[in-house]
Amino acid sequence: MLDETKISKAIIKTYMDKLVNSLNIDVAIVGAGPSGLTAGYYLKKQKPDLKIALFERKLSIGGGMWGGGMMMNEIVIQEEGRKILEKFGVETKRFEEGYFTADSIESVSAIALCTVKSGVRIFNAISVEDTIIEDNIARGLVINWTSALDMGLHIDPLALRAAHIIDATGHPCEIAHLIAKKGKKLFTETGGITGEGAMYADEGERIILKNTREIFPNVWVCGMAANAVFGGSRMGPIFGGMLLSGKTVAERILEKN
Ligand code: 48F
Repeated sequence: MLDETKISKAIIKTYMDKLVNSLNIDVAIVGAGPSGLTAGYYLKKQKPDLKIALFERKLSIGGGMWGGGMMMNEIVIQEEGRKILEKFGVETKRFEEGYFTADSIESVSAIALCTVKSGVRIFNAISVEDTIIEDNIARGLVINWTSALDMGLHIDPLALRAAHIIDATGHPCEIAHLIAKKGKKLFTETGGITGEGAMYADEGERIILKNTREIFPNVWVCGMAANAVFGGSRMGPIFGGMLLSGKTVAERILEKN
């Protein structure tokens, strides 16, 4: 006879263990789009003992990748990004010289599975609403249930400490904005956020790796957030830059450690 209370207890205890074990970590990633997932995967692949948690506001992970272009669920990828996608086990098809396509559902599913299996703990339906900053150095994140925030409930958040934070929140570059809102200067020419440029796929994909870097002590940007902070162009449904940026931020964090 199944006992409903045992089912509840199993979920509550297992989840709470996972959360408590994520209160002091090496890397906290914000945003489970393609760049954030890829960053987590490569960090764990290079250094399996790292403690990494990824927080995603929505119930679903995958960010802007599910919808391909205008909800046509295919993505386009270039040669370099394709190599990463194939490492995740995704089948790609050559469309024309330099252009490959992949099923966006297969892509998100494969990237997410590899990332979870690598040992990155993903917490969905949790929003990052602030950072911990001590003496001008970021030390962690402030989190809350997305549903509580959506309902406008006056509920205090919880906090966790992380040696590194990755802003992988895509176009809104939310962590960069949170830091700037607190009057902190970012490592940009203006000390603030430039905002993303109009669509120019070639430029956006070229500049993104340069923009993938530390923007405040212990805070890194990758993916579309990197271009949004530094004024890089948007590029639409071509995803090589997102995967390469995720891989690059992992490498840069490991180089600094
Ligand atoms: O937007 P998203 O997919 O970011 P990305 O990895 O990839 C960008 C592409 O999808 C596409 C593009 C290039 O082809 O232009 O847009 O850079 O994923 C960002 C994720 O972050 C979550 C958000 O729900 C999304 O799933 N997110 C944003 N702000 C927060 C957050 C927050 N404050 N807390 C938690 N999650």
